[in-house]
Amino acid sequence: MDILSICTATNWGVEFKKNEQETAVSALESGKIIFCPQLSFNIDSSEQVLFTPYLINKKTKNISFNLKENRLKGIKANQKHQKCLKSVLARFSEQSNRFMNSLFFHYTNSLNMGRTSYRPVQIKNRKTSARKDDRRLHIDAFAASPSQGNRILRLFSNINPYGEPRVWRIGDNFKEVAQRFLPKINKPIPGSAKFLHWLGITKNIRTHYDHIMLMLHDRMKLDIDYQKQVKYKEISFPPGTSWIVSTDQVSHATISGQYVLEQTFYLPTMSMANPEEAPLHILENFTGLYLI
Ligand SMILES: O=C(O)CCC(=O)C(=O)O
Ligand SMILES: [Fe+2]
Repeated sequence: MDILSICTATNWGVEFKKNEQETAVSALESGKIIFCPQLSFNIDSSEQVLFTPYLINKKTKNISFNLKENRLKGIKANQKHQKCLKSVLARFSEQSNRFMNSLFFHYTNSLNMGRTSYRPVQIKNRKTSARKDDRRLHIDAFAASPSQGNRILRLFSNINPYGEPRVWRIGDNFKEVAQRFLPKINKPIPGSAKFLHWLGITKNIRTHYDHIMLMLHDRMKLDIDYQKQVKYKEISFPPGTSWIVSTDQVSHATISGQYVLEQTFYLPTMSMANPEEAPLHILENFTGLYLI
């Protein structure tokens, strides 16, 4: 299977034809990456100060931004840099939102915006724990923010000013991942979801689905033999390009690159054109249980 589905959009305000919208939805839902080789996010000359890796707080991987609250997390820059970054991220967030709603017309009124992030650290030699190491193949599941069965869609834009691509690897499809790792995953401890929420460790209840997704994420990353043996395809996303992926379904790893913007969206599984392709339904079929 070809992993990429090419979208020829050249700007963020583009209007799509019906057949382009249908192609995009079915490609995304079947686990392809929507690659937009001509969709670049513009950084003004006054905003070039953002190309410094030292903006970030050492403990975090990314600087995240909450558009509604106009708040940054994970940053240690001065007020001037913060103001500049906020305006770049707000612009990126709004443009991505407009673009996604136009391309994924099928999801109108169903896409919910999550965090926006800026990724100024070089991935190649970043030091992190195995669980946080995105250089290992994984599917996305957020420990503190259970998606409760909603899909995770992410739009990335490489803004690297030095010509450096973002290099990804794409591994097994979701069914293969589930087949391999699901038998090793125990049920959650009764009462644990409520306890984690009560402690403030999770923002809402970690459903059985979230438990499995998080365990899949961890088991994949921690299995060194799997990481060595699994077949993958490598893809390079040059600067000035953007791409959209359902990262809860597509196993991915980021090998190298620096300076990328990302916007997260959540989508109810029932708003999909083919909900049976969702991780939720695949896992429910495998386990024979209702998971949310
Ligand atoms: O920054 C990237 O290229 C993607 C990293 C990743 O896997 C993630 O944020 O979940
Ligand atoms: Fe990821």
